[in-house]
Amino acid sequence: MSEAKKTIFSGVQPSGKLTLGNYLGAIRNFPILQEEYNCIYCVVDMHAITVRQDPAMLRKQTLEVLAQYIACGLDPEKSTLFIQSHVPAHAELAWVLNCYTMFGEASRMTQFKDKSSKHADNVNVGLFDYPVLMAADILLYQTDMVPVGVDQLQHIELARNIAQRFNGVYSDTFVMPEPYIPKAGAKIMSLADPTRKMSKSDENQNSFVLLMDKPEDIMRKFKRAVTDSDSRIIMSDEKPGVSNLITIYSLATGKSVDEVEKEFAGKGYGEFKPAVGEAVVELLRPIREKTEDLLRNKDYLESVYREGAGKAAYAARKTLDKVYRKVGFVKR
Ligand code: ATP
Ligand code: LTN
Repeated sequence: MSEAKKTIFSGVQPSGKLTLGNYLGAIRNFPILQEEYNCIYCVVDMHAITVRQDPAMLRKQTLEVLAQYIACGLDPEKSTLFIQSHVPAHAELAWVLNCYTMFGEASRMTQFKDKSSKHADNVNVGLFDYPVLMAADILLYQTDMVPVGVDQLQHIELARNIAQRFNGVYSDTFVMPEPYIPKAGAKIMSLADPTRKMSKSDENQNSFVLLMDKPEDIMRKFKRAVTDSDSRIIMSDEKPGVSNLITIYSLATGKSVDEVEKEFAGKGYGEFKPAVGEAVVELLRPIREKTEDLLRNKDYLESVYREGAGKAAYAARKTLDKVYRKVGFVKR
């Protein structure tokens, strides 16, 4: 990993199947960055167990996310791709950072509040500590930029606060990470309720499109997408459903919002919704096919995550050693 290039880090949880929201908000940007930066992309399986997971499914989904990283354009020769639990430094740094994170600031995290109300029977300490582990992920690699959807902004701010506090006590140790949030697509909304984020853990299967969905399912979900009674196809705060579809269509086709509005001026949902569906089918087709190919080649995936973990562990160790020295641990 070159010293001169800036470092990018991001992670995706293998907590389910990836959605169009995950792709348009985050993963779509990963390959664009790999040409210019030192990029590290992780499958954050340790984050995923903050919510109860079926072990066999978790193993399967972890490989699936890795395969989808590659299918979406990440090149293991250019980017470091690995699985979080393979690099113990994440858990080790998270412990230290726990001691520099205030209970009050962790309590303010909205994702914790949302997830603890959703999983009221399992409000475990890991769920509360989730953002500290995420701060460790980011700070371990002296990350300059973190590409994520807008829902993760609060967690990145927490990571910055923790870094600043630690740097203040012990002199500069961590680089201050900046969020990298796309102008369009940072928050793709549910197709069933456009006031809510599209989320892979939504119970309503029609609310999200999965990267692995079959074309006929994608078409059905878009045809059913909730819009409103005024049938104009324009971007407007009063029309969250249509605005969401315009954003998706614009990103899938590369057309600007203006162009989309012109294309569908005077036309109704009957024409617009299937057009969005078809554009998404074409956007996702190569990703689905490549993912299926990769999943048939487990040896290759294993070689990618093994090599990735080796590279990541080397970089992570450097930061962890520095941190251990600064806090006063005896050198081993
Ligand atoms: P869950 O739905 O179970 O809460 P998630 O999909 O929000 O999970 P991750 O899989 O870890 O959580 O998210 C991976 C990346 O996708 C993050 O950068 C996140 O900000 C982004 N992301 C998730 N949902 C959306 C969305 N609806 N629109 C845009 N970006 C999203
Ligand atoms: N919290 C993120 C996933 C995540 C992440 C990270 C993202 C874990 N560690 C480090 C960026 C950088 C999520 O739920 N979307």
